[in-house]
Amino acid sequence: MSGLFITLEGPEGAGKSTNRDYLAERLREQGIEVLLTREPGGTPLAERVRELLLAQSDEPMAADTELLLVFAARAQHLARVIGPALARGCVVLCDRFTDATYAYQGGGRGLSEARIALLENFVQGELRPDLTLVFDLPIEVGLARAAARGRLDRFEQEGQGFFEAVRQTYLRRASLEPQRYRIVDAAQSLSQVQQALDALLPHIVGLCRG
Ligand code: Z5A
Repeated sequence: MSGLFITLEGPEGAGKSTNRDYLAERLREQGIEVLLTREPGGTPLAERVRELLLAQSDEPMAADTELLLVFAARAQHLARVIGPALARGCVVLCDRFTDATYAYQGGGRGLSEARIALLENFVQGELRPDLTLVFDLPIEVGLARAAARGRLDRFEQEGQGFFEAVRQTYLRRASLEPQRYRIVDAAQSLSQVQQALDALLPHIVGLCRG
């Protein structure tokens, strides 16, 4: 695979989608071919799995079911979209990927990292993101942004402890592998966040050009 795989991560309302679009524009200005996608989802079938994951239901979803659905969607996404895009040399900007599984199903739901790693290896082989931007902010700030958009999905109804564990898992993973991660202070105003991305741009363009 010859493209570049960049993922955007962080707790709810951190501004991943907004900044993914911003970054894509900056990269396209440099003549770089960019594919935007997201998880869970990214193909019609994987988007249907996303609906299952986010919908409220009278039947509580077991944590293992959630984990397997996340990876089922990911297998489809990799086979149909991410893999082919990387093979033709695209820069793939993906809103959430497997770091979210470690953060939500691991940190949030308490599933073991070893179990997640097993599925990661099974579904992804050796594929890992080349660069992961973690948009970090105090969870109450992100939840207030998410709540301002209206109805909350199944994850957004979790309590403070769940989201704190999600945030801490991201920060811990970033500290263990600093060459792959960049942490962006997402509590700042949008223009300040975008200035921070502009400052990272030479590094990202350098990676894109290999
Ligand atoms: N999930 C999982 O459990 N396991 C997995 O492996 C994966 C996912 C891949 C759906 O993801 C859920 O799937 C997610 C985890 C779970 N949990 N939930 N819910 P999602 O990425 O679609 O959902 P999300 O995190 O809730 O996305 P989001 O709330 O849309 O957040 P965002 O993309 O980071 O933010 P945004 O849409 O760009 O911005 C949110 C609002 O804030 C919007 O009105 C912006 O205009 C505003 N905003 C953005 N930045 C700023 C700044 N700097 N200042 C002020 N306002 C801002």
